[in-house]
Amino acid sequence: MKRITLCGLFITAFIFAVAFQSGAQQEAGQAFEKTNAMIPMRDGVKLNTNIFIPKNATGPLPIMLERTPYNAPESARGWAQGKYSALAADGYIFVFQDIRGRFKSEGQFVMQRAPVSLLGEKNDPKVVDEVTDAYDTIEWLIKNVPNNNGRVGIIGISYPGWTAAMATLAPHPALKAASPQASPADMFLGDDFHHNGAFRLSYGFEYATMMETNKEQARFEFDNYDTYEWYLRLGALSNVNEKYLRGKIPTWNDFVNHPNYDEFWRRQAMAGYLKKAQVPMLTVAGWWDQEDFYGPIKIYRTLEPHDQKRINFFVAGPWNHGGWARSDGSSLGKIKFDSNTSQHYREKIEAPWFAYWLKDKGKLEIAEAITFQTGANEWKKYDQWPPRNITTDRKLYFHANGKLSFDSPADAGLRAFDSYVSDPANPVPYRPRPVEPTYYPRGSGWGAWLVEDQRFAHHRPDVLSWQTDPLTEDVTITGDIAAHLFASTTGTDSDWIVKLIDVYPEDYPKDYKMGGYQLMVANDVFRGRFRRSFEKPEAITPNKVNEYVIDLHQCDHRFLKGHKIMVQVQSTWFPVIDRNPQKYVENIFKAREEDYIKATQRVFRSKASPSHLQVMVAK
Ligand code: PG9
Repeated sequence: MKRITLCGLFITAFIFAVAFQSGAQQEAGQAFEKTNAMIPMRDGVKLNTNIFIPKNATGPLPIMLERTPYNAPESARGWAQGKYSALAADGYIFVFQDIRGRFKSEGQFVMQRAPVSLLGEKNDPKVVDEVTDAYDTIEWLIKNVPNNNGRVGIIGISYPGWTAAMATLAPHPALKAASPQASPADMFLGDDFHHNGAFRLSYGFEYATMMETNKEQARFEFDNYDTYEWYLRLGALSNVNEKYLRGKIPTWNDFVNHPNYDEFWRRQAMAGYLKKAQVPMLTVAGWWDQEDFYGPIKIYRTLEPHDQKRINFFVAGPWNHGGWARSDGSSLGKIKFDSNTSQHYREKIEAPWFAYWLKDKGKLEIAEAITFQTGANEWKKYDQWPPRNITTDRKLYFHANGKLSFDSPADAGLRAFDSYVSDPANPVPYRPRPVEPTYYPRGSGWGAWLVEDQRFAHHRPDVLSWQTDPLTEDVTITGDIAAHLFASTTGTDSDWIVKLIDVYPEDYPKDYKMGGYQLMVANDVFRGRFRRSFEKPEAITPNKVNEYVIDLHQCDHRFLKGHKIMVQVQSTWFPVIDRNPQKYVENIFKAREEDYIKATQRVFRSKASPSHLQVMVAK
């Protein structure tokens, strides 16, 4: 544990502060009267709460609550000029609270604490979770904060987005609107810690140590700048506890003890508790969210069939994790969006939406789903999401010689496949090296890795690619994307990573340095052992062709005329995903060095085994 040192500032708060520092901040800070309260919860634990009341308020105001594990801000510097500037201009009492066990709050922190109060033990004052803590906080706030109008909104990004969503599961009657933004919904199937059962090694390790070394933020001290090398040297995952954590990080131990989708993961996954929206919901996602993209889609989609009252809203824009709050949103990495998309979201979507529910201000002129269509770089409004009424389901098939097309394959031959050797000793980096630590204070490529030019991987012998001819007209993919991969391996377990890519023309006059750029617009990994069940993994029969259906989630992207559509397939994505040993072992966290073996992979493109991407194409 010596290797972990204190990191004084919570990373996100730090980024907000840096991004929005200006002289005007002083004024923003002075516009609020700050008070602090230790608010008692039903079990007697007190939660540290900072309350900011606008000094110029002329009448009662609604309360905007954020519940965070990342240190409730002590001043309005940062958020009042930054992520909440449009809301602050409208007038709210802002309340920030440290959740249980974090920073100045009492009690015990539990990572993604399961909502036990919903499991039938409601009236026991000792049964506490983020649902009850939100309820008790709101009860206290409306009774004790002067000049509030009796209405509360809850908001937050990522972990605080998850606490916002949790508050809606058994909401206090004063909770009138909630915006869970980039909230995880299931840590085994699609968010921070695993994707389709494949373990997110670098994120899982670095986040767990950051959160559970002490009550504040800690940072693991790597002795390599390039963590690709560090994780490779680490070897088998059993070395993590043996050499570094020594069983002291509860979340790491949970990873080790729950390698499958068991009761532990199901009990904490919020998706299982979502039914009908009980308060108006504005769920927000970033197309290139490197942490929680599955969650927002899952939340919106699970609530939608029960939404007779039409209070379930969805927004997706061209952002990384929380990007709509941290920048003007005019670009991400090298990709430009031709307008300030974050500012648009904050001023034209978020602020009017809350003002309608909490202040009776204006009419609700916001569409059910608003997305920023990348490629076209235009905002779109839809009355359903995904918009089935304006799209057709189509299949993009893999063909010989690296071709991709909407025509189905005619080849009936047994040799209609492409092949590569996947070697766990030489895994494909998920982004160009050096891979700096995830939350590296001196700057990290983590935040923009999903928009990196995929040419760094394109010509590796263990990455396969298929691409269309240059498009003769625009092709817009809007909505769900699923890969159907017909594949075999000589191993007994295997990962399959599929990436949907927009290839820019070689001659790109709009920005000549972007010629030939390979921009990933959808992707994910699937761990082969889970092809039949996430609960009960099974070995793969060597050399048998299996169909893997891989959810690549969604996009709203226009592939412009002259661009090409590309698909890449590979079996390692390191170190964001741990290496699959490629030999079936019961628990990969306990695999031994010798279990990691090379495997020959085949991806089929024949009439009988037609690998393809299922996409929704705008009519
Ligand atoms: N992605 C972070 C997280 C959320 C919830 C659980 C674990 C990690 C975050 O940015 O808050």
